[in-house]
Amino acid sequence: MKVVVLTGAGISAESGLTTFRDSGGLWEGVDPMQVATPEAYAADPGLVQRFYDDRRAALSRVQPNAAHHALVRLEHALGDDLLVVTQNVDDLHERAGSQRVHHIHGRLRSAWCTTCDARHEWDGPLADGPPCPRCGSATLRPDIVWFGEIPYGMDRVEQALWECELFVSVGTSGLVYPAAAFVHWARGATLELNLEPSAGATDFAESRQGPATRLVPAWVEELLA
Ligand code: BV8
Repeated sequence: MKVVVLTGAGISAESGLTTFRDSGGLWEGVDPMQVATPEAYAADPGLVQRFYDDRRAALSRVQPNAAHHALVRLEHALGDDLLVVTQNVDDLHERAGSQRVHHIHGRLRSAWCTTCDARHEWDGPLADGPPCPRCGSATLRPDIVWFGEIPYGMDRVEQALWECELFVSVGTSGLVYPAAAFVHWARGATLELNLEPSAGATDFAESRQGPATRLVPAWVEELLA
């Protein structure tokens, strides 16, 4: 059975990473939605770099939770028939052991050189303008898809949604497109697992409310029974 699981900030909440909208929506008094844009980066690159430097540094202080580990169990059972599509820029799916993860909004631990277009695995800060390992230019930006930019690999996602028998959305408010539209692109059955009904809850055949660390393991056990 082909399954696509979309995850959002809610799956990482119980690991201690604040979500976009539940954290009182502010980072150092700034609305993240105002920082995650190319315009903000052009206007104040230092502010935007520090926003991502802080979040990249926070990764080393958090661990995957039971929801991430349940999706690894599911991947062991389904293999290539499972694709995890995540809006999250953290690395918790990978650190739990998931192999097939597609980051449509990019990754905190990747730096993108706007001079030579190279991408590099990156753990440290970028605000101090380190040289690109390939071309030496001090033009590394976060490899993150900002509002107004094109999400990564949408053709692969569309194909997977069209082919899947089951689409499950975990921990997302359903406010950001095109991810919020995936439920409409999915050919098969649809299920939402979220702390509270998302903006698109009524578009799902079934919507369950509760914390991801309870709902996701229970759903995986049910599917594999
Ligand atoms: C694009 C990287 C064209 C940054 C992010 C007007 C109308 C409609 C659309 C638009 C519009 N104006 C502009 C647009 C398009 C725009 C958009 O959707 N804007 C919205 C705000 C209206 N989208 C874009 O610009 C995208 N690009 O459209 O290009 C295109 C389209 C199709 C094909 C080709 C080209 C680019 C969007 C990407 C922006 N970058 N992330 C960063 O991370 O810093 S999005 C950002 O929001 C995060 O990635 C986050 O993942 C994402 C969505 O948020 P959620 O993950 O849902 O998190 P949130 O906090 O909102 O919700 C958490 C949920 O978890 C809640 O429901 C909560 O109840 C639940 N929860 C909490 N705790 C738990 C839990 N659930 C379970 N257990 C728990 N314990």
